[in-house]
Amino acid sequence: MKRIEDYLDGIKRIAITGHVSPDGDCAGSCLGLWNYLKDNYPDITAHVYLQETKDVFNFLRGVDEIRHDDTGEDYDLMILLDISSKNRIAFAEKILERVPKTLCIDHHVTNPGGFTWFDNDPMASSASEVLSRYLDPEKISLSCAECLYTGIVHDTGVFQYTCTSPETMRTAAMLMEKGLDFTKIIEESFFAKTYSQNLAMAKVITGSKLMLNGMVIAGVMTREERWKLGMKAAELDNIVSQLRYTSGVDVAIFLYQLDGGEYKVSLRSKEIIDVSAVAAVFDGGGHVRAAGCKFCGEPDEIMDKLIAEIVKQLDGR
Ligand SMILES: [Mn+2]
Repeated sequence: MKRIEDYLDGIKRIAITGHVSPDGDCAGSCLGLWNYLKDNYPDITAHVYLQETKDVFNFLRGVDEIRHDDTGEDYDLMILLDISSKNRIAFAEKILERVPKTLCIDHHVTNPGGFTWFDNDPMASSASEVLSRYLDPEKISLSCAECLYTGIVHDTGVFQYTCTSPETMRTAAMLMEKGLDFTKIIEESFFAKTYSQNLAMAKVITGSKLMLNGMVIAGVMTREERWKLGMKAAELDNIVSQLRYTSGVDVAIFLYQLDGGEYKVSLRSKEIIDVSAVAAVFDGGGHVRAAGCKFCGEPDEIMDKLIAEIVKQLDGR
């Protein structure tokens, strides 16, 4: 059995990072590890490097100590969590070039590796679940448990997606034993939406279209529409899941325009289409049931390209 301490021999300074636009699993796994090291290894200095996290994660201990810029410091080891590839780690990439050793713990089927130590389990629900295997349950504090539990909740859609396994539930149970307020974590970090988010959801659903005889649902939001609601692009990331709930649909596509003009594409599927393969065609990545990529161009053209890939996959079955 692998334990995090097996990688800590002679290590004094650790940089922890995850992927760009950190989600619940990314923030949860990075801060979960940070809390674990802080609680149990007083001789080790660890810093988390991530882009800004959403306000709903402010209750996690250590959020206010996350570094949003490379301070130029050196580390003995870099631990990368929940990244699908090296080019998804944003500004921390420069730290990666400076460190002598790297440990990557992940669950992305598209991760090509290239680290000193690499543990990628695409069958696991979340990086938080894979990381939990490395930690001694006895040494997990309430703060650490809150982080890891949040990560699992977000990547499983509250224990609903097919990535949820008996091991996921056993891990969640172990974390629950620490006394965390799971009702509050799920309600406030996962389900709660701002009024603007609900208006955006209504707008996208009203304009959505069914394609391929109802097998695909697609929605679009331009940056002008988003600006009118006073919202950041990152606040729209829940919309694709709602589209996916549509009966009879296998694939949900949501295009939303970023401030720079390019479109972010979020893809979800229920059981037929491998959306990670669709995203990979356009240099994106992710999981079989949830993936994403970016595009420049008009929404209709982008949609045609995505639909063509879906049709190709259906023809190849
Ligand atoms: Mn994840």
